[in-house]
Amino acid sequence: MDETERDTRGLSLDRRAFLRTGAAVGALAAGAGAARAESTPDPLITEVQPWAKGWGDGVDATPYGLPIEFEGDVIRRNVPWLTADVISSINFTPIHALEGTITPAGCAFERHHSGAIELKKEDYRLMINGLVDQPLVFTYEDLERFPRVTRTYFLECAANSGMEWAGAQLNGVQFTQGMIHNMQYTGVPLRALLEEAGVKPEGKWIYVEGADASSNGRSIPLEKAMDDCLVAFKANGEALRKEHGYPVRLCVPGWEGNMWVKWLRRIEVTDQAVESREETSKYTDTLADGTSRKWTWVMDAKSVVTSPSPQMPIKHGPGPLVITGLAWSGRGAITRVDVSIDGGKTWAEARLAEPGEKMALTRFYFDLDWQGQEMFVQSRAHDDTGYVQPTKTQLRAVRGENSVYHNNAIQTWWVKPNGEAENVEVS
Ligand SMILES: Nc1nc2c(c(=O)[nH]1)N[C@H]1C(S)=C(S)[C@@H](COP(=O)(O)O)O[C@H]1N2
Ligand SMILES: [Mo]
Repeated sequence: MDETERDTRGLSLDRRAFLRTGAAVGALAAGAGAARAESTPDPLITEVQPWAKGWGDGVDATPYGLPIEFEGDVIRRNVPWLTADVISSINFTPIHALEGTITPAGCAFERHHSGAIELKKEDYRLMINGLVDQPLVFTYEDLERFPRVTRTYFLECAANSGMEWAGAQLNGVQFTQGMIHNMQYTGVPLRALLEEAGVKPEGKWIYVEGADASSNGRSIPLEKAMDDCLVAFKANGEALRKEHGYPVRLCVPGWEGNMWVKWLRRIEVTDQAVESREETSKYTDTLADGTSRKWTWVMDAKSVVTSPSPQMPIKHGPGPLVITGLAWSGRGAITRVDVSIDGGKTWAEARLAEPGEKMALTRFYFDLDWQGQEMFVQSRAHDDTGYVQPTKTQLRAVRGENSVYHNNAIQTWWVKPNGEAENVEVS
């Protein structure tokens, strides 16, 4: 075998040597596995298995596929005690078990105030009224005739990590950071529709409503509406799912999730924010001195290690370990992520899977030769505005502990020598 040849496991020789080293300190890696195969034959290698003896499913078995049953635990989950019922509630994306950056729609978290409604494309209407030259009503087909764009954005609920303000509480990254999804949206720039109606000079805000009973009315400054908001009708290449606002939702890149109105039905151009009719004030943060932080729409840079984490314990022993996670910023692109395994005393730069994209999730990797010691694993995001993700202590010094929203602090996982991980805080 020459140096470039690969063995049956597809590992390069260099890598195999690396894994053997791991085996020497106790891991059942390739080296140890090979030794075992020599003494006790592995039936998975030596015997013809049942799946190789008959036919598989025909192509008509599953016209629209779901994940294989063995992946059945990679699902959205809710926390029953968080809300009184499942209608006005939240579930969480299983970010611990996902890879890459795109969230599959079927397990992307949902949050609604009066349930996910069923609205047909034929019954869909979008009205633009208020301070415009010409009030307009668009059908779904009308929207399809405007020049469209495709962009990837994250949506994070302002309440993501909200339960963690006072202390480490929920034991799983799905629950502590999982009120987020990241999809590739296709739609019409909101600007094009507003220009079609003609915004009057007095128009400074838009008030946006959904077709559901809650309507989720929100005011958005006209500047943002004209900048990068999207009236989206596709996500990840297919129609929006019912729970994400089928047939049309608003995307407000980088801004808190509650402004991304689903089942979008009306946009009123106004001269000021419509506070009396909306819940703008709901998403404020109460500071230690009792004052409020208001209109904090942009989601600050944040990151988290998704594996290892409480739901993703290390199942192999010491040796090669892939630490991975997600980073994002509502202000721009992620430029760098640091990882610490000693609770923030020392940091090393992680590898970005792809260069950070503006207002979209970025995947990072940190490849470690783990000695089997306990670790306090953290990640820290940097964005292209120069902003660095704060520690919990730094964030509390500014915001106190009465807040619910906008917790973008550094997360710590205590990884024990047996590979299990726990949500903890380090001072
Ligand atoms: N019409 C409507 N839009 C809505 C909501 C709603 O209840 N009704 N919830 C908002 C909130 S608080 C969030 S965080 C996001 C959640 O989007 P998702 O369900 O796609 O995750 O939708 C927002 N848009
Ligand atoms: Mo939200």
